[in-house]
Amino acid sequence: MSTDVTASDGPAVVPRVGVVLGSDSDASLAEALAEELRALAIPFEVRVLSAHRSPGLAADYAATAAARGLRVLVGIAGMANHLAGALAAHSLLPVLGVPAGGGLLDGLDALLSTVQMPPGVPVGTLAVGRAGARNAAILAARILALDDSALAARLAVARTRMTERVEEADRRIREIL
Ligand code: RP5
Repeated sequence: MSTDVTASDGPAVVPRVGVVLGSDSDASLAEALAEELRALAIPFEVRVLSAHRSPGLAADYAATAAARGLRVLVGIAGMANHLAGALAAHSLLPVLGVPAGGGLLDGLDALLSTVQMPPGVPVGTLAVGRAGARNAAILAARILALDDSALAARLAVARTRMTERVEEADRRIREIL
């Protein structure tokens, strides 16, 4: 799977976030992440490249990512999740890792194998599952916003809207109970 959401609508847009799945069975997490990136108008691409099943392709992808204009990589995988670590081993870009749930340990296996990187090769590890996928998008946006003031403004609007939704929920619950 390869997706560049904005390229089809006009002139070629360089993806800034590279999302890599260990399997197409992780696609629902990529969709959650993509929803956040689209809301923030961040161009991205999604690939399926396994650290175990296609290690050479995953390594090549990471090694060439910066030269192709990518600024942040996200590895999403379940079970023994070495994907984000493998991307980090082959790139100097910031790498975020999202452990997928499911399986015997329901994501605890993926969480530990994502987060427990040896010193020198960091992976910014998010929560297991959809919450982690959404936060990976927002954290990637915050990294990109360091030198993109328009994106920083969009993030500020999103934060205000989130707060307003909580305030509205607070009003409603106090009316009901
Ligand atoms: C991991 O193993 C994948 O990221 C996926 O979460 C899990 C199972 O993969 P499939 O057998 O569904 O392809 O490598």
